[in-house]
Amino acid sequence: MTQDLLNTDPTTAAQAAAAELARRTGVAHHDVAIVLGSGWSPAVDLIGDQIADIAVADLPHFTASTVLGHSGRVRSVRVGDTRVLVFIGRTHYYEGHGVDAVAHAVRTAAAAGCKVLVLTNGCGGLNPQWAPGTPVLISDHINLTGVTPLRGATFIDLTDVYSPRLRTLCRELEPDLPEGVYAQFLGPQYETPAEIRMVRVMGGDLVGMSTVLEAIAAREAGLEVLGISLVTNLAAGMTGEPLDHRDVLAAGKAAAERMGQLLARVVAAL
Ligand code: 8IG
Repeated sequence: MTQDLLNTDPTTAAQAAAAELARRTGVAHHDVAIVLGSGWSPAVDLIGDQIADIAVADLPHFTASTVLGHSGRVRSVRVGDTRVLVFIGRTHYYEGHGVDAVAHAVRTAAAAGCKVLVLTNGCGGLNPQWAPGTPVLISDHINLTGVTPLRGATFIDLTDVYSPRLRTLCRELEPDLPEGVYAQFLGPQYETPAEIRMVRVMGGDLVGMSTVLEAIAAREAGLEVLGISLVTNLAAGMTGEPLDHRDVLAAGKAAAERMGQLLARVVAAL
């Protein structure tokens, strides 16, 4: 269903999805959106009180994800007076549906009224001190995809793409939360050890296959962005062991409670 985005203005598509979301959830406007990435989905039940739970495939212009650990559902959750939209799973660029499909959830969140977006992901870590299950605040990013969700001469400032205000707020809640620069590769293959050495030279600390394109689209849409990575594995070549997606899911499951509580406290503190 996403191929139709090629012929649709992305904002119009997002408005259609937001209208259907409001109809199906019974919630006219949301305040905050959270995208749960690889390994994060078990955290969903800890974020707040569930109001509605729907399949994203029931909303206009969404594609159901084919990735294990990405359920393709969206929940409306209440945390105090704050209305939170939680996307469980995301569309990745490597799925081949194009950049607008990747950015559609973020644009839908903006059209639904959200002002703050929390992007989470599972990723590889380059810092040997970050054991699997370590959450890391994203301080900045490197776009290695060679593409952008922006069209034409849309010059979006990315000086503070990951909001300093929200990062400070997170560190007030969890003073030991480390920060790192996230590099998005195209995927779906993991990196070679040589590519990880390249990222190290470039100043990257985290490697993954998401988040960057969504963060750019979010800044275009005027959202304030917080990024939190869950390091689920050391980056390629660092342990002598091959990388396995099942380990990613296991690391997520083990860290789920801590991640869910962190997200709930962040939302409550906004
Ligand atoms: I989870 O080591 C997860 N996602 N590119 N590299 C990349 N993506 C990832 C990795 C990783 N771990």
